Amino acid sequence: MNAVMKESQATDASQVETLDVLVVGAGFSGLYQLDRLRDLGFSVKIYEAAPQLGGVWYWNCYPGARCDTHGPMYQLGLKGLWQDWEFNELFPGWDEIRKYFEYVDQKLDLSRDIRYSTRVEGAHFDEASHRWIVRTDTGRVAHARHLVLCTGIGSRPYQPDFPGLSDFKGQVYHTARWPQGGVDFTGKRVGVIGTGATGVQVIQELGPVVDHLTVFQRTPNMALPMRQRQLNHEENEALKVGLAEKYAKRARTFGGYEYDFFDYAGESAEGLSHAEILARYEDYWAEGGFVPWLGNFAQIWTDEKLNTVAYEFWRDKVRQRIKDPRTAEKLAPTVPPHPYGVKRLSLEQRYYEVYNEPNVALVDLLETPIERITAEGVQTRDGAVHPLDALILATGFDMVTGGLTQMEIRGSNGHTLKEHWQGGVSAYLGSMTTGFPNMFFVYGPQAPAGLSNGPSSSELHGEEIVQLIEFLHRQNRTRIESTPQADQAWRQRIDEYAAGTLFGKAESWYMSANVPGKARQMINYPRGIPDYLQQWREVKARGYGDFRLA
Ligand code: N01
Repeated sequence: MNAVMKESQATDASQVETLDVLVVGAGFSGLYQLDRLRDLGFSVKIYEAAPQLGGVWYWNCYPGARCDTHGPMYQLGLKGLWQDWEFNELFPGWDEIRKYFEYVDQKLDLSRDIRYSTRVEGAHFDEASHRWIVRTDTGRVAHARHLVLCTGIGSRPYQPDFPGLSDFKGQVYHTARWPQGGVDFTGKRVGVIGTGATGVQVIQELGPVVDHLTVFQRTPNMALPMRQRQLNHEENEALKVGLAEKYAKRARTFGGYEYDFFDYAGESAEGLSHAEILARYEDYWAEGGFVPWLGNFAQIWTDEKLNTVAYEFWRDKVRQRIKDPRTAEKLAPTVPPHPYGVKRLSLEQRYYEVYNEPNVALVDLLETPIERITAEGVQTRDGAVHPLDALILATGFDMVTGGLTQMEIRGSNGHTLKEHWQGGVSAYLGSMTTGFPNMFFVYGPQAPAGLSNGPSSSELHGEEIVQLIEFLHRQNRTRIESTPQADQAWRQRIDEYAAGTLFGKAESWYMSANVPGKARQMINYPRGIPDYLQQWREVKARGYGDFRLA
């Protein structure tokens, strides 16, 4: 810590700024914090590593990258911004979402308080002043009363340690660090490792473009039909009817969407016959998007029998679209590889048809795992070398915590956040952790984050942080901290709930199981946004007394 102190003291004074709040990250969450806190009169800045707005949408500009939420609901509800904005597609792509961010910037005049191309490298808490001293890769330093971390859930790419990767003669790309100018794969032999939400999008986009595509699949994705469509002005206007109410409804639905689990409306699958359940599934399927998942029965997360019904419905729908029975068995196996919906589903437009094309091959890594990467391509355990000109790693992220722990943030006891969470995360209300006073997470660990619509959580969770900072200011409090008891109780609440579900039966990032060495635990708040906001209401009613205030 002393070294850090010296480093910050040695910095050129013109590079130091004193702030009420420093926000890290200029995605949905960061922008909401900036706008709200600035309106309340706080001095606020955002430090953003990218040269532009957009957070995850800046880095993830791989072919086919698009959001899995209807455009009208994939916006901030703030200040009626949605009234003057139109997307050209129901599920907008990364380039349109970037334009949306530019629009928000222009409307709210945000960029004047954002330091772009400024990566936060570390921070430490100064007990004398009750401030965070934050250092960056540009030499700029902030002394901030509050540090609000809006680094998103997918900001640190995860690249498995494939032996021989550096021997490969072709190009290697990670989807989350895609070249901004794009890549031309015409006439190339391309390999994609990973079939998560990202892999599915890349694969369906590149299949028709490349000379040959080899997909390396470990776990099949239970992808759902996106039901994408183009939107003209009239359709955009029609989608705006009732949108204000839908924004209000986000606080009352599990995932912050305009729809909810069927049984959250007081109904249950129990009174329905098998045929009635299937009829309902046909409706969900026709609607597409995440409706067959987060509009399903919540019971599918706890009731294995009902879950199997949902899986078999999905499997049978998908298999009709795949010509080769062997490939069909790999993409949609007879026996579920894990329960339906407890690992992130993807939305697809033509994913399964891609495998009917003669230039696309599927390699089942469960049958024959990757042995090593050679100069020519990917060698699997059966001895085969799959020749490639380019290799795309769609292997995901050190989800939720990676963006936080990659910064050297030292708390009041001198430990880094990474050390603090070595044995697993505990973060009270998904917002604070003991030993790190005046530091908040938005849309981060143990909050609804990954089980919710991003913009909804950014606002609803973000608003709780805004109100808390405002409260501290009004009360003249300069220090707030979570307690070990509150952190542990929050973790226990999540662990116990998750233990009663089927989430533990899948190796997924929801359970922090996608990165070797990470402590296995449910990393999102799995009880939905209304329950989450209720916890905040109760804490507020106690005058935020669960926190240690000074
Ligand atoms: O990452 P993932 P992602 N050898 O971790 C495979 C959000 N998102 O970037 O499943 C071989 O889900 C791994 O296999 P397995 C969304 O929240 C949103 O796709 O572990 N394969 C898996 O197939 C999403 O959930 C959007 O067996 C290996 C893949 O790589 C989250 O980001 C779009 C491997 C990783 O899948 C992450 O999605 C995209 C290895 N050693 C992403 N290691 C939209 O809104 C990993 N894999 C549209």
